[in-house]
Amino acid sequence: MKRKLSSPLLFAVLATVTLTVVFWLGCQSTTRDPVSIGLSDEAMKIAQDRDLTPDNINAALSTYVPTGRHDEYVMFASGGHSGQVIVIGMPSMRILKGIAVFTPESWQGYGYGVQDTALATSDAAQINGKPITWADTHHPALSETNGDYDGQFLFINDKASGRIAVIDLRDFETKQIVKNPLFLNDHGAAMVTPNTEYVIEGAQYAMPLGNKYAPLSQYKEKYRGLITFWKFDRSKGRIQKDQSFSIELPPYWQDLADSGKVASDGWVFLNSFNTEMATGGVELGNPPFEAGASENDMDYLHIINRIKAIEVFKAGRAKEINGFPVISIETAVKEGILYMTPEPKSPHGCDVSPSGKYIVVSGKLDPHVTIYHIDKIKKAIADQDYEGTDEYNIPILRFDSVVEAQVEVGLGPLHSQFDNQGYVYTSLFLDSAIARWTLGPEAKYKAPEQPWTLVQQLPIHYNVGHLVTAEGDTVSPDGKYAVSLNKWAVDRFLTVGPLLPQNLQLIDINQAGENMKLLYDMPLGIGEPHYAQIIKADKLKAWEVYPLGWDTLHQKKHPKATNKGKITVKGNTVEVDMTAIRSHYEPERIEVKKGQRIIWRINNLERTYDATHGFALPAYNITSSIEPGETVTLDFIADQEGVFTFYCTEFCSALHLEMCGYFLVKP
Ligand code: CUK
Ligand code: CUA
Repeated sequence: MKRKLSSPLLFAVLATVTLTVVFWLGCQSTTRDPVSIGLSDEAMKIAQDRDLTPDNINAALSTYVPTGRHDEYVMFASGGHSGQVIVIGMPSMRILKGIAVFTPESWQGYGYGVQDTALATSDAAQINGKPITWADTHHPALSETNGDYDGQFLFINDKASGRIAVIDLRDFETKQIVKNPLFLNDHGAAMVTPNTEYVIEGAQYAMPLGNKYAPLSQYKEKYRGLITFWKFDRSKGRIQKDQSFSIELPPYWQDLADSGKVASDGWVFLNSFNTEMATGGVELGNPPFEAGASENDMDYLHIINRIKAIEVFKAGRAKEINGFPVISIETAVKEGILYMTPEPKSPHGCDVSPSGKYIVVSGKLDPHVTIYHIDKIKKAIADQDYEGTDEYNIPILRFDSVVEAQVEVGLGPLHSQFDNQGYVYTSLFLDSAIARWTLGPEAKYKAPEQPWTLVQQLPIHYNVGHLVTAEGDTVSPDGKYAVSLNKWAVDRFLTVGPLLPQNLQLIDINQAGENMKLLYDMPLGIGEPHYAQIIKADKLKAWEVYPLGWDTLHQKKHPKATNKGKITVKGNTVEVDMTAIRSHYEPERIEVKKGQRIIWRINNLERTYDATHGFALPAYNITSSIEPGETVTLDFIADQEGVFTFYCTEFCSALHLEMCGYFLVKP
């Protein structure tokens, strides 16, 4: 509800605000004359004209970033079925970039003829020989060193096709896409181990391993779940497929995963739903999946000993499916790699606390979050404190032995995040709220008799999926901000047709107690973010320009880079070495014969920050972005005769329109 301001109240607010701003500006600079800021009268009029409440004004001042100043945090949000990553500055909530990952993107020249891209070079851009030009990105994961974001790499999964991408944060470009050889979807991914030795990918909908066929009547025997450990080589900036492996899991639908850290380092937690092993068929009179997969009061949290799994893999004790090593359920049980424990009910989020001691699980159909303690898990394993085994002989740790606490937080809890005050934040899909509660003995503010307590429910708009806090997945979260990634926007923005944007709401979580505050609504109409991660901006050390003659895919000097334009004909191949510098290409005339192969390299010789050139070749469906220092390669057959004009697509100078040339293809 908006309160209209009475004039004295407005004056008081603005006076406070003015004094604060004047004081702050005074601290920043001695050259600014506070009187010349002229905030009071004018600002008061703006506030009145725009019908702003004191809370509105505070929120505006908390998020406004003046021109030329930079944001304090950077959020990497998955782009959902846009298949991309969206980079957002915080607290301004300004979009800084979309990173092309799985989907072609013309501005970045990604997927339109340039050879030096992950999309063009990866066999994972095809499935069964068919090009796949989209994805469903869910969970971005920043690389970590000792459990803290290090700002070097970003990983993200494709839920639709079971793929993982590697993005280098020196240039915010995708460098590698790998495809899971055993599975055609995933979900609990991408999650990294505390030193990014492995990128973890958990499965989602069970299927026969290796993309084989089996009827649903053989679900229990032939269908399986999976977890894959992709080995990451930081020095190469690549996943090493030949050092990666999977563990076969039961055909429960594995969901969110999280890597243990500090106290739980070496362990991986992965929850699941559909332990009922429902196979659907509403059209045959069976319960639909939504009912069949929700019958049990408890599903299973998978507890995986990563260290033992690596030992078994390295000892060559994994079998091969599709040429990829898989530790069988049987081996995993025998070697003490795989355990389970019950978790209520239809779990979704699975989040390890900064100390690594607590594993927080939310059941979509249970108003509580359930908190497990790693020491209790370890003890139950050591004591073989099992309540039995599941159908696949996997030991089930007794629920009461491993649970530390349950907190009633509200309806439809999904995901949890952490801050620096020992609060936990859980998204409530059904209540459309963010719950703030205390993390037992790690909470700074708590009633001693109630270490696990709900503190506040902040309404959001509407139906939050994930939420994210600043550095919230690390061993040392920053607190300060949370973002509620809401699935529904409904009436929050102007209606733009029936397909509405998502609503990302920035929340101030700096103050203790019942003091979370909504600061800003950001409509995002270019894909549906599921998860996001927020890093302190000063940890990112992105390049301003590339070293001259740079192969950006391999991050090294391009062997054919040149600063001299020339055309070389070798048999039926024409090699064009072109330079681009304000405001011309050299050469400007390229004459070839129809049917010739054209290998066309463009070298951007600029050393100036932001001096990007483009290259468009219509009718050949080619477009490229050539950033300062970059050398790109096009490789195509001149299969259309005629006169084609190529031109620069970035407005790079006053004579940008003259940056063009003729590509003449003789019959
Ligand atoms: S999931 Cu979408 S709201 Cu893929 Cu992490 Cu929970
Ligand atoms: Cu180069 Cu426009």
